[in-house]
Amino acid sequence: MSLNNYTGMKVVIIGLGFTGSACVDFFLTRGVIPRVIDTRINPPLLNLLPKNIEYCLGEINNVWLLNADLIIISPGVSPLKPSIIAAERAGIKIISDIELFCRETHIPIVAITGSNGKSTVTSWVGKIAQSMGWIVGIGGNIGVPVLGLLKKPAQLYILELSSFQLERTYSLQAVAATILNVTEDHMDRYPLGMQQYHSAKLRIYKNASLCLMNADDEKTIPVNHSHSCYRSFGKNTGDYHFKTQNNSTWLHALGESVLNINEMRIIGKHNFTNALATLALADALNIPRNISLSSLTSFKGLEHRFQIIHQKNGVQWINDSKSTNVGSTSAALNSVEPDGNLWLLLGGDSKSSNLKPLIKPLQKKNLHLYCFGRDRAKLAQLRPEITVQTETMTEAMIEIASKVQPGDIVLLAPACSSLDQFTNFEERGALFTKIAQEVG
Ligand code: UMA
Ligand code: ADP
Repeated sequence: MSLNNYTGMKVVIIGLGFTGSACVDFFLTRGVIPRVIDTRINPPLLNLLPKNIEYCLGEINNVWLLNADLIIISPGVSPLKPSIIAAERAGIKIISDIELFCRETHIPIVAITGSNGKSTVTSWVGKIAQSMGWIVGIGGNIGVPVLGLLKKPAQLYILELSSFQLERTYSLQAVAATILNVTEDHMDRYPLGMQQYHSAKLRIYKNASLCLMNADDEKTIPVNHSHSCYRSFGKNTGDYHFKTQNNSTWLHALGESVLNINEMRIIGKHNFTNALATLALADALNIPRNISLSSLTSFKGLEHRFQIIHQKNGVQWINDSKSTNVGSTSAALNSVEPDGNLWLLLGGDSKSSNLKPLIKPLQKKNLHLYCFGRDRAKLAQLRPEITVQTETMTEAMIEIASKVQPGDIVLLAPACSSLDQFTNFEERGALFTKIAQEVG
């Protein structure tokens, strides 16, 4: 049942990707026929658009915007376009699909953001909640538009939210909200830099019943909000942290050592930190520990996120194609200690990021760097003396395959978006896997 009445409103949806398409569907089921704008000439979901919907492609129709009562903006569209600013100045409400969703539901929401680890933690908490037998709607930036979740019954929503989605969300009242970490990303969308990106992330805590922050990252601390409950996770401090006991590392939760990390199937140091956050969120939902710990142990992680996809002749090939920023590539480098050489593939679109924070992690011994794609020259400057530049990832891999020795690791952790040469990070990771299996 809709809690809001949009009848008679002139609604304009900007963007005809997954979000825009789900918004069209949402309004049609509520008897409102929206108009759609996409700056692309041929947006991907155009063929799914019902015939009675008016659309404008290739440019923003200013007249439509200025005549609208409500504008829904897709996350991939910058609200800083002059025509969108003009509409806002004219007093027209501009909101996200997440805002529409929050207005429609009273079902508890767990909200997860951060520069890295969102999808992993969202899925992990989802698995734990499902193992309680609950009907759980998992969506958001993870690839499932939230409005589609309203069509199915749910007892709990677990939402991965990007900074773009949070920018235009006002009614979120999460039962638990977390910012996992904040490192530089999406600077091509934030002309005012980190502070603007950081502010968008902080919006997740507004009206949350419990705020979960990262004790090692001050940018995850809530500001200017009063909350009933705070919890934190961190390497050595926080309500959830690591503790060394009998020569092994344990997850230590609220004063108790609960799980030896050697019992977990996931790999990568950053994923043990994700486990702390996941457990904290499961605790916030009052899920019994034995249920949470069982899922913490069995979860193997998500595809394209720091996964060993091929091992032959003593050489490991690791696909971390989802590593699209400086923070995730640093985390990957922090988690590999080869006996022999490390062959690192960096490349793609760096999204105007400052890459300098990578210089230190790139000082590893026995490192060979291969840079490909649009920003290869910029990436190569990080350590020019050990870098080979190639046009494509494939060329780099073929050359690396001819040089590897037992004990070596080949790591794709590109620090860049894939969109200059691939449809998405999945396509890049799938190609890496295929070639590794062919030439490795
Ligand atoms: N675009 C235009 N003109 C338009 C509309 C879109 O050029 O008028 C471009 C955008 O710049 C972008 C692409 O089209 O490059 C897709 O944009 P979109 O807003 O239509 O995207 P959707 O298909 O609706 O997918 C979005 C999220 N995409 C983005 O935020 C760019 C998806 O996250 C999300 O899964 C989906 O909604 C459902 O909620 C993807 C993503 O890359 C995985 N997110 C970024 C990230 O994780 O780094 C934030
Ligand atoms: P997101 O949804 O935020 O992009 P993912 O779980 O998909 O997060 O992981 C994206 C990238 O970040 C992968 O390369 C993954 O290995 C890395 N990563 C995951 N968790 C963390 C973390 N806590 N800190 C740094 N990097 C991480």
